Parts: sequence; C-alpha cells; structure tokens
Amino acid sequence: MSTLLLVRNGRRAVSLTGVGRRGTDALSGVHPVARRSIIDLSYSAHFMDFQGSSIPSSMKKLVVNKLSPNFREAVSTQTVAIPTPGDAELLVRNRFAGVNASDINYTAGRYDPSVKPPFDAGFEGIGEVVGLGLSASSSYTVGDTVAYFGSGAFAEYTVVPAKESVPVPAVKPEFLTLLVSGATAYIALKRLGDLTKGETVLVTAAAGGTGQFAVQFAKQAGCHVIGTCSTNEKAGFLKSIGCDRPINYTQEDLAKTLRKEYPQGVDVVYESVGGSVLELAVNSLATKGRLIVIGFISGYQTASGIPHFKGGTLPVKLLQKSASIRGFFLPHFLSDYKEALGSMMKMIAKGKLVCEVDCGDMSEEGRFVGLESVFRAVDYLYAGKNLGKVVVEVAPPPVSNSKL
Ligand code: X1H
Repeated sequence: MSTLLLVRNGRRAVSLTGVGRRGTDALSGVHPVARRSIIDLSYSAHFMDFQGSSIPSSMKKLVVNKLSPNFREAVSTQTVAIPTPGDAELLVRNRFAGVNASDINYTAGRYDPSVKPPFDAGFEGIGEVVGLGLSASSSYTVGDTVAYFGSGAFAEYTVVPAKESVPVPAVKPEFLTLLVSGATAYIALKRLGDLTKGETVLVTAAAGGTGQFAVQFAKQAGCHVIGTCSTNEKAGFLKSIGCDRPINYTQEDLAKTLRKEYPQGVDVVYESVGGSVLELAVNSLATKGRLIVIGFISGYQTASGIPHFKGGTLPVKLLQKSASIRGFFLPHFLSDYKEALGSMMKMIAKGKLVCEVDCGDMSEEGRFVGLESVFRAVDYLYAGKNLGKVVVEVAPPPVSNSKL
C-alpha cells in the first residue's frame, strides 16, 4: 500500500519506521541519516525525507512563555525535537516567516485569553514539505513548496494541517506576503469597502505590509488613492505602485492636506494605525463614507492594547454623514480566502501585483536571517522602518542532494 502511494506521488520517500509517534520524548523519533539503511514502509503512517532535506535531530523555535505585548519579554528560543506530522499533516521546513504587527497581540494573549503559555509564536510561513502523514500524501508529497497561515511559524520546522496549507509555485517571500497582508487587503476592501470607480480611498500606513496591497487593489478598482507614510523613500515607492497622492506625514500636516485637497472628504479609509489617526480619518469621511478598521498598531505595545480614542461624538459624526465604521478580522472571512489567494496569484503571474518584501537588508544589524532575527524584525516593524512586508529568512535554501 505504501509503495503504491509512493509511485502515485512520483517520488520515493523514506519512512520513519518504528518510532516517532506524536508527543514522544524529546529527540525521539529522529535518527541520524547514516543509521537509516533499511527502508521499510510496510507499517508507516507517514513519510519523512531525511536524505533530501537533511532533517536534523533537533530544531529551534520561538515559544511564548509569559504573556506580554513586549515580544522580547514574552518569547524565548527553545531547542526541541523535530515534530512528527500526524495523518493529515505536513512537516514543513520553513524558509521564510512573516512578521505581523499582531504578533504582539498574540504574545499578549489577546487572541484567546483562555490559552495559557507556553505556546508557539508566528502566524505565517513558507517552505518545503519534508515529511507528511498518510492521508496528507493524497494531495502533497515531499519536496512540494507550500505556504501556510496558522500558528507556530517562528520555528525551523512546523507541522501544518494539509488543508490549511497553500501550494505555491516556488519558495519566494513574495508568495508569503499574500497569506495575511494581501488577503486582508483583498477581502476587506471587497467585502467591506463597496468601492466604486472614481471614489477616493485613504490608506494609512500605506507602505507597510498590508497597506501596499490596499493601495494597489483600490487603484485596480478605479479609485483615487491617497496613502500616508513616514519617509520620502516610502512616498516614492507608493507612487511607483500607483498611489495618486502619497502623504509623508513627517513633512506635511495630514489633517491640513486632507482638508485642503479633499474638501468633500474621502469615501473609504483602510485604517490600521488607530488613536489620533483614526480620529482624523473619521473627521475626513465623506457623506456615506466607509471606514474599515484593520487594526490599531499605535496601541498594541500598551498594557490594554487599545490606543486612546475620543469617541464621545462618534455617533453624531456617523449620523451627520451617514458614514459607517466596520471592523475586519481575517479569520472571520475564511470563506473568501481561497478566491482571494487564487486571484492574487493570477495577478502575480501576470505581473500585475507588487509584493514588496523587507528582509531588513537596510536595518542596522543587517538582513533578518535565522530565528533569532525575529526579535529585531519585530522592533524594526514597531519603529516604522519597514518598506513593505517584514519577512525573516528562517533558513538558507536546502542543498539539493536528494538521492531519493
Ligand atoms: C476573535 O476576534 C479577535 C480579534 C482580534 C480576537 C483577537 C484579536 C486581537 O488580538 C487583535 C488583532 C488581531 C489582528 C489584527 O490585525 C489586529 C488586531 S488588534 C487586536 C486586539 C488588540 C487589543 C485588544 O485588547 C484586543 C484585540
């Protein structure tokens, strides 16, 4: 039976025989390559590519040990045994992991207050399948390249349910940007934006991980796009992706510029900063304007996670303009996810979508390489330095010496 499976998959894989049930003691279930001379698949429930990917006996991962919005305080590096994939799961060797503002909402325990530490950190990864369970092998095989959206991505290897992973044409960080940042912009604007050609759309943090996508999708919908950013380099980037009016708020007063250049107000706001920026955005709404709350990064590092907002007159303001504020949280829109990813993949193939990635090459200590660099990458994002999506290169490309 196993042999048939292997033939169907078109590749040979080496099984992990006799050992390696989930939850076994540290370092069990993994043998050095040299000892694996007998290949017996007859009783195996999963396949592991030890030779091709050189799976080591242990790996590093980032674990939340204490709830805190301070990433360094919450998270530590641990060395553990490589996990074994269950029946419907893949073992992915992560090449890149995405860093999100919300990583610290997660480490602060805000996602699910009933979940207590220790738990694994990181929302999204991309890499190669190096092991998989029997039923997962009906759709995947060792060597496939996949991306996934789920917890535990800040690790050298992650076990991912096969149905939660997305096949990608190559392990490029550009594909990783679609999973959370791209999908958020695509689905939020489509479902909550009600964009009509000729409308004006304001994107805050427009040169960031998700803002860059909102700019491009609003532009594709035929809208006039305004984008806020903090440097002239970012403003230049925004121009290059079609933003009609980049506003560098360190150089010009945002409120004044909006009042002067858009006296009728803006029809849609894609807002991720919160606090005074949200207030300003509410005040800038046009009649029947829609404001989408994507997040409120200005508050995440505080104890409550919520920035101060003068909301007392909000009902009046919304009523006066027949305006609305709508919240968007990606896991509530999973039914739209597949279509969004497929559509964005097609845009990439046609060269119609820029996915800007910032691996920290211009940061003080250089490129984000290795798991330890996640800490620096989170700081970099919170310092507002990134241009595009912050991505960490977890591991170098595999040496392609597979004899399987
Ligand atoms: C079940 O719904 C949610 C929604 C948001 C559960 C948790 C959150 C959360 O932690 C987030 C979040 C998630 C994604 C995102 O892009 C932005 C934000 S902001 C946020 C949050 C921040 C502070 C809080 O006190 C509570 C939630």
